[in-house]
Amino acid sequence: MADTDTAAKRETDSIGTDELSQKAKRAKADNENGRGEDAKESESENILSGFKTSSVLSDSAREKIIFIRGKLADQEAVVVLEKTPIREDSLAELFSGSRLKLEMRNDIYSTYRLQAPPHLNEIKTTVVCPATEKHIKKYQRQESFLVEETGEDYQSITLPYIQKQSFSVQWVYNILEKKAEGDRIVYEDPDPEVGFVLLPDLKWDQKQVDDLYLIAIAHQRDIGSLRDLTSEHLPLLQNIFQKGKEAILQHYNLPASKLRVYLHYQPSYYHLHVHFTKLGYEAPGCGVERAHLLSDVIQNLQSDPEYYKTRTLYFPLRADDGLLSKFKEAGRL
Ligand code: M7G
Repeated sequence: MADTDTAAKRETDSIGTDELSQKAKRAKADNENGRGEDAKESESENILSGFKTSSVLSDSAREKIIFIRGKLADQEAVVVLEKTPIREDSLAELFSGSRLKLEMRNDIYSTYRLQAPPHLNEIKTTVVCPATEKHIKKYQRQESFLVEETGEDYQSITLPYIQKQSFSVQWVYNILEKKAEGDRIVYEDPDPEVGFVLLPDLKWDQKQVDDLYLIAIAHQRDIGSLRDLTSEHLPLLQNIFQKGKEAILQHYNLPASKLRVYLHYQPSYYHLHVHFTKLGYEAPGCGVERAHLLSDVIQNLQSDPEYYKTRTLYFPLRADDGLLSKFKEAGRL
């Protein structure tokens, strides 16, 4: 779930916006010429015209995001609608090309409703279809509880549960095998041991670097989470850290000192991946109860090769998460 303060805490750093704005301009030109990727998008059929809303799973007026459960051609679906930040490079067009309706005027104060041109008023839309019960739970607003997991708890409670219950990682394999999102890859090291693919996260629309969010997905397929990491994975982790930072500097002109690089524990998807987000952007799940800085992970493994096998780890679980019930049944909560 998105953090509540996200929008308020977005920094107004414009590093890298030039390149992004160039990209946006190119996309716009392609659109106008009726070709290119965005043109393809604009021609795509509106699959949501038949979407039937069942319920609002959660929403946030501050973050301007809503998670909706519904049916799409008789299949369960989750649709996420999110208003995107206003881009600095669109201001001139926003001011000159919009209609303005006065709401009230008082002394030196006045408020208006500004009707922007449609292409400056887009809503980022994510569709999960068919959505499983687990997806619906993931997006439903719920109370969370902090769980304390020892190395033994992991073996006896968590591991058996995640082996049966976790989300499919088919989308990850599609990326690694270039069956999906191939045109979005920012950087790849193809080495089977230490290699990875770096690409924009599903949550990032790439329109501005203020909310930059990329993920690095390891080519190795047998590392599920932090718990599987030992010192033998240090070359892989160091490679992701180093080359990921370099690629982001090159592509987005954002230095390492502006990045928050971390792993989630628990993740939603048990295939090693690293989150790269812009410092100052409160990405969902970047809080201390879930995010582990990659630099700390590397140092911990350097001082103790078995650190993540033996340490007690803490993480939040939602009220109706099956794993929480398992911890309760084992008397660990
Ligand atoms: P996580 O820590 O396993 O789970 O991170 P979380 O979603 O609870 O944070 C997985 C990351 O992969 C998240 O940041 C997702 O937004 C992102 N992600 C998920 N899917 C299904 C996709 C996808 O299909 N493509 C891309 N590019 N990113 C995805």
